[in-house]
Amino acid sequence: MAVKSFPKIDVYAGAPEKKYALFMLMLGFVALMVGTLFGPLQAFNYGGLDLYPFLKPVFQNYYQGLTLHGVLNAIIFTQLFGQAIMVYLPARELGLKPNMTLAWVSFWMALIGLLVAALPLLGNAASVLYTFYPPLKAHWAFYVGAALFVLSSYVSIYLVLDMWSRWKKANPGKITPLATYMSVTYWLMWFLASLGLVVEALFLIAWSVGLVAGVDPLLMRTLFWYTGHPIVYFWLLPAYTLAYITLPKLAGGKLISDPLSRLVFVLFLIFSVPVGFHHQFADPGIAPYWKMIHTILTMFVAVPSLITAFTIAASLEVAGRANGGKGLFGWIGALPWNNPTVLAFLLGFLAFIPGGAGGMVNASFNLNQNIHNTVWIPGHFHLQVGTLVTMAAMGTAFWLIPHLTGKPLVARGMALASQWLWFLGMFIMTFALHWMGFLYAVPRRAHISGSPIAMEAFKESSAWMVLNIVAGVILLIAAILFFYVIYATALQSRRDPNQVMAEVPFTEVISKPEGSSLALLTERVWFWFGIAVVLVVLAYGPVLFQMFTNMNPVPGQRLW
Ligand code: HEM
Ligand SMILES: [Cu+2]
Repeated sequence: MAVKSFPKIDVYAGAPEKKYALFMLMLGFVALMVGTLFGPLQAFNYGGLDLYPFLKPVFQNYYQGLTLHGVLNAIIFTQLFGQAIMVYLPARELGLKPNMTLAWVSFWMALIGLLVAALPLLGNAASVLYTFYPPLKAHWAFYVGAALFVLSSYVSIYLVLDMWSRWKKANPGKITPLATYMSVTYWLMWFLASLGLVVEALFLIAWSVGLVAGVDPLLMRTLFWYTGHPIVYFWLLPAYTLAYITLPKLAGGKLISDPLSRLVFVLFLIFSVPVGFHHQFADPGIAPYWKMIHTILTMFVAVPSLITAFTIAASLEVAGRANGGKGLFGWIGALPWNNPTVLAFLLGFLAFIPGGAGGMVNASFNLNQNIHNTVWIPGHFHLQVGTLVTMAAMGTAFWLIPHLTGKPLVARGMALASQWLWFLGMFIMTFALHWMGFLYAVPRRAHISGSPIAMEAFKESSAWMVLNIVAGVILLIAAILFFYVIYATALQSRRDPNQVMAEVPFTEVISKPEGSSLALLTERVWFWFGIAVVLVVLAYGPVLFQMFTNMNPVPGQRLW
């Protein structure tokens, strides 16, 4: 490819939102890279191998590494990916520019917030894990930086609502295009869901700077989980959006139903938020019937994921048959497994199935007692956020970085290998963690490899422990391959004019929204948002009222 002869292409001319999306995306991947590097150390920990002594004096202890891992991967990377994808896709779909000044404001807020929170993290002054439960108390800069980072997402909410209302004015009576519909409901869900974190941050900031002497741990935990459960849908929905609107096309097929896809997003808007007590089954101070109500509502949120499984599988079947696949399962083999993006999604969804089944155990009042605070829990969520969400992002990067920069993907074979290895490593690790948690009650968030007594206690699980070491090595190799591919792609000097012009691979649909009464019903977004608010008030109002009027503030502690 003699593309060096076209050095003067301005890829961002006429599409400044490309640069914004690229910066958000790359910042997210830098966070993921730093956060992920601690992952193998944690896997080795559960294999009885302690490498933390070798990290001194840079990193002080296991809990500092675990905090960096959780915060960078689960809070920073996921939000930045959402801010890149769920602003860029509607902009391209509607052919509108987001307000670019505000788009850059959101980028700088995120970056500055990230840096302000990173300083105490790196200085071991905020090793409070990504749940930052009081009475553990971090340096104030951690809370302030995290708050600024989260608030940058409010700018993204505005960017999308603004584009949507401009489009609506120009197209009265028309049904919102699908990717935009998904973005609008996603951001509204996040607005409602993030309020818990915002209120909690006000308390924590006041506490950390000494304005108040204490905070109530139960109230803080409740506010945390008010956001903490829906945040998993905040992570998941960009992956679903990409699976609906790009995967069928990339696989060579079509999306089977547009209206059904809208239904999924409206159900997430309604049912995501009022479910947080399923993380607090073991917390005292919340009456069991409230926990029961949240359990039932939790089961409702499984519905949109089941519809997604059906819709995506059916769309992939259309693709496989269009590619010549025959028979009951022949279409699976006919999918383009050699396309790194398609591969990443296929493997991610495969891992998602046992992940979802395990989630039903977590959400069951009584079964939960058996796995509470054991390594079953990280075993479970690495099948979802560590696998599907992360692999959707990695897979998307393989077309999106070339699309945004005009630079062709390098080392395609390595890209494919990275996804197979990531899948294999996660599968082995999560399998081991599930069994260690379920059968031997090995606790999560425990530096067991640094404690001979703990290692003695868990000796019977040594066969499973070995698997963690194997998985840690595989995942480390996968991560190195993946990050090599994306940085080598983004930093090379070659540009390909065809890539510069390439469009977002928006899929065609078989069952269209025009004339569908379901599509018309879901189009009343503000009505559904109102229903979501009412449900939240009913499910949380009385309990929060009681907690706010009976606070038991405690002073902070620093255990590390
Ligand atoms: C190389 C890949 C990875 C490996 C080997 C790995 C391994 C682990 C292990 C063993 C734990 C449990 C630690 C403990 O409870 O003491 C853990 C925790 C965690 N991981 Fe990963 N992980 C990886 C990637 C990811 C990714 C991509 C994400 C999210 C995008 C993620 C999110 C989390 C979160 C949120 C926790 C919980 C932290 C806490 O309990 O405070 N991990 N990881
Ligand atoms: Cu949950």
